[in-house]
Amino acid sequence: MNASNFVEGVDFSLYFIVTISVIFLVGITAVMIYFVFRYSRKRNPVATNIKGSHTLEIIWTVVPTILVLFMFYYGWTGYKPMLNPPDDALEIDAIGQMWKWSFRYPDGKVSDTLVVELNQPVKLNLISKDVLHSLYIPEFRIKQDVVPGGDNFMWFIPQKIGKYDILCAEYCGQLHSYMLSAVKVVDKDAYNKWLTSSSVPANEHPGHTLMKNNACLSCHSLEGTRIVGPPLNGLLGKTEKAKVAGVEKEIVIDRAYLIQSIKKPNEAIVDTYPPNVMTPYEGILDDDEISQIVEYLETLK
Ligand code: HEC
Ligand SMILES: [Cu+2]
Repeated sequence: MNASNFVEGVDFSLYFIVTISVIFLVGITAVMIYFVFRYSRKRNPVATNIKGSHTLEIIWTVVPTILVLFMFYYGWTGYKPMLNPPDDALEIDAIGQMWKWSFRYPDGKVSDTLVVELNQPVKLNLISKDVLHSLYIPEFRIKQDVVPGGDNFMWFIPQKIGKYDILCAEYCGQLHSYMLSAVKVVDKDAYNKWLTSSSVPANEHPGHTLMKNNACLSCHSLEGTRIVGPPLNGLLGKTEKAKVAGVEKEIVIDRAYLIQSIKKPNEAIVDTYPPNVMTPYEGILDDDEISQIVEYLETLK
């Protein structure tokens, strides 16, 4: 059994095109080598002047045209079903952001890995919170751009139990390669059990959960290491240098500064760190969520 319903169509058109290309490559190379020997000056001292041949021209126009039309036909029949998700497909939001995938289920559950039920069609609504990404599941033979503000989707029927890679196939910045996730295909029982289980550790601070779900931890460590952004522990009360409206300033970090740094990170650019890398979270996180994060940050020494 193939991993998804699209494997057959995509693989067939690929092998069809590769086979024809290889036949021509080998054929043309063989004829070329033969001509080099047969018509070298030693064996063929006087060159023949060949005038056109209608028969030959018709053959080498018509045959490739037919072959190319077949390539188009198989490519098209492999691709067209990808545009028509069935009505009973389960709709899941697939959210891309620098640099993390997350998957939001109809009941509100959010997960880093995509867990799906065997033979249940799934439609992924592709949402980007910042820049262009591209959701790619090689084993399923599907790939689609995730465009901010756009409404692209992809769908599939998972047909084989297993775990398959999910990648981002559109270079989206420094830690592009972090956007490695997985789709887990499980049977009905395991799926229902997973769906009703809580993905959040029991005693986790809600601010920490929010940070995990919003990719903060791809760029920020919580114990002092520099990643893309500054580490977020021990910030409260700390003095640091930052550029505000192009002017270097000393800032004493307080609650208001932390809130502003999350809502509008480009208002103050921390020294030695790049501007315009962090997405402004104003509009993505509401005030309650931001205060939970700030509360959590205050607990980190
Ligand atoms: C794509 C990478 C990226 C992501 C994702 C990201 N940040 Fe940032 N963040 C940065 C960079 C780079 C800076 C430093 C430049 C600046 O000040 O804007 C920064 C600065 C900050 C600061 C100021 C730190 C200081 O020392 O003054 C805070 C607070 C912060 N981020 C919190 C967050 C939170 C909370 C999230 C998640 C909701 C988040 N960031 C997501 C890259 C990121
Ligand atoms: Cu990406």
